[in-house]
This record gives sequence, structure tokens and C-alpha cells, in this order.
Amino acid sequence: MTSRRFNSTDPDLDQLYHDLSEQQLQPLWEMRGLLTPTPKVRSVPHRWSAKELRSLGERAGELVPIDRGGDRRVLACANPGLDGAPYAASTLWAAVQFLGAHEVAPAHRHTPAALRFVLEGEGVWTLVDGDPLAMSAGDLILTPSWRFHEHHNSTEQPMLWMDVLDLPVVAALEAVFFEEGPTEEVERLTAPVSRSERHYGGAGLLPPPGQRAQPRHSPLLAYRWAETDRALDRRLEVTGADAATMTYVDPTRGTDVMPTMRCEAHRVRAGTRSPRSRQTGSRVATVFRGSGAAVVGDQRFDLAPGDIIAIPSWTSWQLEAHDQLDMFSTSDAPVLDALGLYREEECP
Ligand code: GTQ
Ligand code: FE2
Repeated sequence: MTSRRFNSTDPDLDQLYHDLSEQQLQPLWEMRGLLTPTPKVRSVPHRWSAKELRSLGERAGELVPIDRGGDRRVLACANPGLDGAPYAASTLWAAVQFLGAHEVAPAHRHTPAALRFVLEGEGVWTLVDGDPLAMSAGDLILTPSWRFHEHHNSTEQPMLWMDVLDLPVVAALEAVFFEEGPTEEVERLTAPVSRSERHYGGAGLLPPPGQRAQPRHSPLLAYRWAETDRALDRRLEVTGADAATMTYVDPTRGTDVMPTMRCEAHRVRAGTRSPRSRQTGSRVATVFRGSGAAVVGDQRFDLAPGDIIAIPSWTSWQLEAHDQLDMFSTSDAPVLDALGLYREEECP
């Protein structure tokens, strides 16, 4: 194997390029597009429509059983700019997961961290290391890196939610590990309130410092819609602004919920718009309630509940609300932040 060979009309230089190639070397002075003035972004703005996601999910539900081996009935959003990779944006996996009546998706764990945002319905439970977390519309559920998780649907209705994983980041770092859970018949554990919420779910009240778990992620694994809704309402009321964004945080430290993903809830008042801005890093967002549009770069997407959109790095975005618009988004901002690469600017 030889490395990429560069060419020159100067015979001596051309010979050098040939010899460099034989030694797996390349001349920087001939390379283009390596150190670009602004980020070279491969992902493109895109919307996956809820209508399509739902009907295709239902068809998969009829045709595809869930098997052992961590299989999930999941439709992965594949950004058209990423050459067929199953990633919604360069650094984020986003998908809809469809769990039929009384189905169980068996336990497993992996180093990529995951989160779920529930678009509708209730009666599904995710067990995280055996702690049963109820999933209802508008809830955010965390399954941090390397924690066993399984889902079971105890209702007659299929249910669907959005998954977001940091898989592209962990894959780029070549640190993906996966393991199946115990193979015994799953116990369909439920609980009115999860262990994690009993310890860490009190508004402004925590166990004493010495008695807190100190994982690298939020020890609170479920963020309920009622709280999110109230926080957004109060923020809008207090600021008097047209739009509010609230960040989900680890209640013990005030930091992002997981080391690789920032979660945010956005609300835009009916008939108004959010500020236009851009940030480094990718973002995926889904509409929870309301209607309107998202302007992402030079594209405009009408929005309905359940739609998923990809907002690529350094691409401006703005939300417009017809009815009051509620959106949930996840970005890789903590990664960029940790590395000193996070940039943000308001756009005119
Ligand atoms: O629910 O455990 O969308 O392992 C991708 C991989 C969901 C899950 C995904 C997974 C899961
Ligand atoms: Fe998983």
C-alpha cells in the first residue's frame, strides 16, 4: 500500500511526491481544505416528518420482531450530507423507537450514552440499572454511558419516542463497547417514582454532600414534563421575552446532564420568533407541542409535533411559532465546551 500520491509537472518534485507516497508521507503544502477559515460542515439542515416517522414505525412494528442482542425497533435519522451514515448530524444519533403493546426490549449496556424524549403516550418503563423510570409524554429520560437499560410496554398501545445518542462521538474516539444484560426472563418492574427521583428529584433539596452519588452524569435520570412546562412558563413570564430556553442540569452540580450532551427545552410564544443564532457543534430537535417553522441556514421547515430536525454546526437557526411552540433539543455542546471549542453568535 502506498499513500495518496501527489503530482507535479516538475520532474524532480514529481519524483519526490512518488517517494513520499511510498513512505506513507504527504506534503502539507499541496493540501487544500484542511485548515478552513470557518468549519467545513458535512451535515445539512434536514427535517424528518412525524407523519412519515409514525407510519413507517408502525409498519416496522408489524413486520419486525424485537430479538435478543440489544436489538431495538429503531428508525435512525440519516442526514443526507453524511454519505449514508446513520447519523442525524455529524456528532449525534437521533431516531424514533417503536415499542408495541406488551413488548419488551431486553437489557444491555454500551459506552455511548443515550437519552429519550417521549413524544406521546404513557405506560412504558425504562429500567436503568434496575431502576424503573416511567415514560410519559414530554419526559426526558437518561440512560448514561455503560448503564444497563431495558424498556417494557405494559399497555395495549404501541408507543414511540425519540432516542438521541452520542454514538458518532464515541465511535470517532474508537471507544464503543457493548454488552448484553442477564438473559433470564425480564421482570416487568414498575414503580410510582423511580429511585433516582426519590433521591434527587426534590426541587432544590438534595441529600447532604457526603451522601450523594458522584457519577459523571446527573444522578437524576428523569425530568418530568410538568416541571419543564412550569419552568418555561415562569421564565417567559419573568423575562417578558418572546422565547425561552431552559437547560436540563445535573441538580448536584448545575452542569449538563451528561458529559457529551446538552439538553434544552424551548418555548416560543404564539405569533413570535426566537432569536437567530449559531453555535459550533451539532443539534437535533423535536417538536413536542404547537406548530410553526424552523429556519435553518437557508432552509425553511414547517413544523408539526413529532417532527425531528437537524441543525448542523455553525449554521444559523431560528424558530417561528404559529401556536405556542414547544421544542426539545440535544446538542454536543458539553464536548466542545470541555475542549475550548464552543463558539456562539447572534445572527442578524
Ligand atoms: O434504546 O437502547 O436508538 O441501544 C440506539 C441504540 C436506542 C436503546 C437507539 C440503542 C437504543
Ligand atoms: Fe441501548
